[in-house]
Formats: sequence, structure tokens, C-alpha cells
Amino acid sequence: DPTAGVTVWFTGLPSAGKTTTAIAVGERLRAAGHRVEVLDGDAVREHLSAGLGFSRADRDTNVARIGWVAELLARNGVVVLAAVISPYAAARDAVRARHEASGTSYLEVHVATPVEVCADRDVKGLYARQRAGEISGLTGVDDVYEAPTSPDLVLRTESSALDASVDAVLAALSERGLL
Ligand code: GGZ
Repeated sequence: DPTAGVTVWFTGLPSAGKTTTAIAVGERLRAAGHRVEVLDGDAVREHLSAGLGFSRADRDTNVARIGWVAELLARNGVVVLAAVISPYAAARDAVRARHEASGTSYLEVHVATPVEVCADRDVKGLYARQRAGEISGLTGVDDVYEAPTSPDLVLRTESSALDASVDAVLAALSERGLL
């Protein structure tokens, strides 16, 4: 059903490739005529989640807010691409449950890039700042990341090209009759 919405939730470490993949999927879907919104954790933190830090409570609040907006949009026919570290399984499961409660489609995608590869990419310089002692509580280094135990899709960005990741996400959506 091309008018059905869905939330595709990308979870993974900083610099894993969540945002890059979400944006690339979004471009392909827009070109095919779908209504798409990308909800990026980093961007949401400037607006809806302004003032939140990186404690467990603040991360959980951030994830719950993004999940709430995602469900609202997806329920109304938008393809929502959420790129959020979302390190805690319980908070992610609550987002899925909220979608299921309203009969809204939901896919969890684990962007499973190993921490060494993420630290090598270090798009925002966070891993270097952590090593230099300038920040602490970096997810995957000195803060927890609970990897999904039953994601709908796992992306190995260290060994497959961006196009292949995009294809895998589109295939997962299509298999479920969502495109
Ligand atoms: C994780 C941090 C931290 C710490 C700042 N741990 O790659 P970025 O830099 O631009 O985007 C990341 C963003 C994480 O926001 P999320 O909303 O996705 O996280 S969560 O789901 O945990 O609420 C990262 C930056 O914030 N950043 N300090 N200590 N990420």
C-alpha cells in the first residue's frame, strides 16, 4: 500500500552511518513519490529535545519524544526515517510498542558498524575528544550501547557500500508490502 506510512528506526553508535543511510533512503523514496521525513537525533536535540544531555534519563526522554513524533507521522502516511543512537533496548521497545498499539508499521534497523570503524571515521571528532579526556559518556566507548537482539535488518556498513544498504532497506520495506 503506497499510501501507508512506516517508521524505519536506525539505531547504532555515533559515526555508524545512521544519518547517511537514512538520508540516502529518503532521497530514493522521494524520487519515487513517497512523502518522507528524516528525524535525526542530533538535529532534534537542537529543537524538540533542546536542553537534554546524555544521561540515561535524558537519552530515554529524547528517544521517547522522537518515537512519539515518528508514530504520529507514520500513522498519517509518512515514511519516517529516524536516525537515533537510542542505546537502551527498553526505550526502543517502547517506541515499537507505541507503533504496534496503533497498527502502524515499524522496522528496526541496526546499523552495526563496529566501534573501531566508527572511531576511525569519527565524523564529528567525538571519539578523539573522548580519548583526549575532553568528554566522557560516549556511547560504545565509556557508555552503554545495548545492541538490538532481534532487529528487522542489520546493516554492515564497514563491508557494504551505501547503495547496497539503501537497497537492503528498500527490499525490507517492499517485502512487507510497504512500498
Ligand atoms: C553519544 C553524543 C555524545 C555522547 C554528543 N554520546 O554523531 P553526532 O554526535 O552528531 O550525533 C550524536 C548525537 C547523539 O544524539 P542521539 O539523539 O542520537 O542520542 S541518544 O539516542 O543517545 O539520545 C553525537 C552527539 O549527539 N553526542 N555527546 N556522549 N553521542
